[in-house]
Amino acid sequence: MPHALPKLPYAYTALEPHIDAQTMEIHYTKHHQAYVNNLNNALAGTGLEETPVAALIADLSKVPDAKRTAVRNNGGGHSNHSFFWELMKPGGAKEPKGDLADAINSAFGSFATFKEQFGAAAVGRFGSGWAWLVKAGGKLTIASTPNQDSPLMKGVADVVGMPILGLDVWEHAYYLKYQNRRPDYIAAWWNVVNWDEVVAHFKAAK
Ligand code: MN3
Repeated sequence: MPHALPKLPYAYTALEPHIDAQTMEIHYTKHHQAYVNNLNNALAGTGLEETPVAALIADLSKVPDAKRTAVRNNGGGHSNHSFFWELMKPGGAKEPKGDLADAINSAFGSFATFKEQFGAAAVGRFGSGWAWLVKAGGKLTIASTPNQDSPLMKGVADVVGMPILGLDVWEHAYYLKYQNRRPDYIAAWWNVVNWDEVVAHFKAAK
């Protein structure tokens, strides 16, 4: 079965005023759809059409040379955005709980310090890319990737592991509402993070 756009778990207006409806609609129906279409086009005839996207991008050496860059960019884009939509929710828990809260405190000192360091990685990513909280080698690490690279990509990402939280800092994610003010977008985004989903990723990465 070719890759397909996953269902968005809320309405385009649901994350207002932090993420505006027009940005959500364009981001999902145009940008994410384009990654899906381009991925399916790149995979056609390779025998890799049925490979789940996480496995596909984890080992890009299995992708034919001529298709590798397209799969890295568009498979990464599909995987990253599918992950990202589920990380947001209107009115979700404001902070992590339980083992994840303990692990964040242990790795970064406090939740507030974690947010500062994650925000700095997101602001500091030059051009387009993502900031991540990654479980790698049994510990939590903040990382960032350029373009649509993912911590799942072995041999590509600086920090390879299971993403727990990710933030899209491409201008298409915020420009309509925030223009050049990426720090304002990041500050607003914390209001819509779905910490229950982040906790689920943390547990699954054990
Ligand atoms: Mn995006």
